[in-house]
Amino acid sequence: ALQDLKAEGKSVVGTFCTYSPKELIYAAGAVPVSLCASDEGPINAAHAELPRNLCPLIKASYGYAVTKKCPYMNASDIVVGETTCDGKKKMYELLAKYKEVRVLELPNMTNKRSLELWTQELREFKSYLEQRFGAKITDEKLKETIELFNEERDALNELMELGKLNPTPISGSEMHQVLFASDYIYDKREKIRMLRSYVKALREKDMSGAKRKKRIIITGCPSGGIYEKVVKQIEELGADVVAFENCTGTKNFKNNVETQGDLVANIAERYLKIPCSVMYQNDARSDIIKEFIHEYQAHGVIDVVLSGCHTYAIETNKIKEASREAGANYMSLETDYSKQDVGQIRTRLEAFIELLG
Ligand code: BJ8
Repeated sequence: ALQDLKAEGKSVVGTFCTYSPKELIYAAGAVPVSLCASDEGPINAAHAELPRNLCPLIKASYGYAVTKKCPYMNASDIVVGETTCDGKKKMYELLAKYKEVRVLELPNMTNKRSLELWTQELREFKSYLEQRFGAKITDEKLKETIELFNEERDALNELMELGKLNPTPISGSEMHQVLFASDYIYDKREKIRMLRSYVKALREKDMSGAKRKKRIIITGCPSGGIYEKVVKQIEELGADVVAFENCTGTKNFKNNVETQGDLVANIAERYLKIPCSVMYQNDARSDIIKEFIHEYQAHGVIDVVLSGCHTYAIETNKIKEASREAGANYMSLETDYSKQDVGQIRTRLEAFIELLG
């Protein structure tokens, strides 16, 4: 599908983070694609330049630039990054050898001054996109795009909210697969239509006789690369994953962009609300965890930390506290993209699920 779009003359913009303001890219007539790698295959190729103890997501993503084996990376005309964690920031410097890279200065805080800086950064990014792709991002075009993305976020929220049903008509691994794969459907209207008819069918599914299981929320680092050994194993052990508080899940689609007034400022405001651990005093994440434990009637929270991700590792105590306050058990799980710890993780998951009663 991406090749067809390229053949039609569309430009492709590779992104690495949920903070990438996709509405601006789309309104410039380009297609945003995610380049966050989720498999260990290309990691070795990155080791010549990146330290071994760096987060696997960064190494694998960079490895794909080196090996040129990722069709999405290969198709990208430019790559957009943000100043999030140190590892990503420094990786973008190296990536510039392979791709035109534009790094947006994302502030480290979420206060008024940070919002002003971020808004200004997005105004400059808008001009850069206009120039780079010879496009004019009119207010009308931007509003239309924002409305489309808001609808897409609503549809994704509706999908995740199926997890609030008890018993839930969708398994966590199905939900994860749909959330992950739907990111690669480029016809947004078609994607919204597909998601809505899928959700409707699941809401109408006959669940009488279905067993109620122990319910778990996954939080922490993006889960694309650890889905098999965490999400699937949880289900094999008889529990359900009912929600994803991460960038595969709710961080990607919680909060819409206001469609009245200064549209670029509205986009900046929506994206700065993403509760990522890279932010100083990221209290919003604890609040969401507490809210989710009640709304999804969760018995447990599993906080996934990719090895080498300091910001999520440091937040584990805070999330543990929030989980316990809201009445759920908590476990933090540090892992990477390798298969070496599959057995060890299974043992820990088994013990945790047993603890849920
Ligand atoms: S908004 S979670 S996509 S920064 S796991 S590379 S933080 S060392 S992926 Fe992330 Fe944006 Fe935040 Fe989401 Fe660094 Fe941590 Fe690795 Fe990470």
